Amino acid sequence: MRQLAAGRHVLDLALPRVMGILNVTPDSFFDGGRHDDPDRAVERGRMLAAEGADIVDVGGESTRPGARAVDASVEIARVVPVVEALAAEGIPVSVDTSKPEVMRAALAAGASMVNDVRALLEPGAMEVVASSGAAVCLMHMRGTPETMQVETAYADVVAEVRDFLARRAAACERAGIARNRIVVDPGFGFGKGVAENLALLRRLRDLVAAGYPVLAGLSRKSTIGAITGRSPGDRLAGSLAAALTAVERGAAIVRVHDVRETVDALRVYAAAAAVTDDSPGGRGEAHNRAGKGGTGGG
Ligand code: PT1
Repeated sequence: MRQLAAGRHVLDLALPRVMGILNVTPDSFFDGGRHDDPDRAVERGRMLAAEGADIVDVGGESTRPGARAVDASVEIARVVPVVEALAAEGIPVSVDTSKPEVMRAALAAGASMVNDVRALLEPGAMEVVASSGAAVCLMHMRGTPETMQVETAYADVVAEVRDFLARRAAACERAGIARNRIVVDPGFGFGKGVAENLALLRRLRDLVAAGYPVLAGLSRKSTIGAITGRSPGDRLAGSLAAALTAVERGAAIVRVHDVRETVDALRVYAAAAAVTDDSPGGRGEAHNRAGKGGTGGG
């Protein structure tokens, strides 16, 4: 049975898992500014967990196209109190950062996973993760958030992303990060246009075939907007379709804003598949363990 070792937590990947997005920034593209007060952010994180998020992804720096970088001290001040409070309640927490100082502070505060859009390429980042027991999500990005959408042509985007992720995963294993701690992510929207994002989604199986669990983050992104003609606040239905498509093509984890709706969609999808909510490790069991929710109306 496939499992992800993430600090003191183990994520069973027999069923697709949901990562809930918690932005603690004044400028994120969808919910920016709504949770930049630590108490409200913690409240929102609790809500995501209660709705069925298997892990809550706390980010203190926006990486959407055009976003500007912030100092490590600012990022630490934003994320650490939130990570600390949620982790203390037993909620699995990941920290969305590329900075080793922020990783170190968040791991000390109880984070179980590092979600890095730069795939541990910043000097020192690999060592920080290696010396912890945390899981890591290695994401593909071309360029930096400020400039990545200027030029989005590739000879073969799927091959380039697959080869990059394989190289980074191998580097992690050489550095002492066990295979069962590694997740890979094609980085939808990071230096890719609509055609490239769709090629990656269509051929997600090619990435899954490398053997690492794949995380897919399409929630409310501009590609959904390009297809549906809708603004970020109106992209829920499109995002659910994208999440289900990713899972159907083998994604192990989906990173979403709308946890409750995504969990429902995955329940309906799973009900028709071999593994159900009430199977060992099923979503109903996870809810019971957390003492929240129920087994639902299965
Ligand atoms: C992601 C991701 C992330 N996305 C992981 N971490 C964001 N592992 C932040 C748009 O086109 O997919 N995987 N952390 C948010 N980034 C974007 C990118 C937001 C593009 C919006 C767009 O609208």
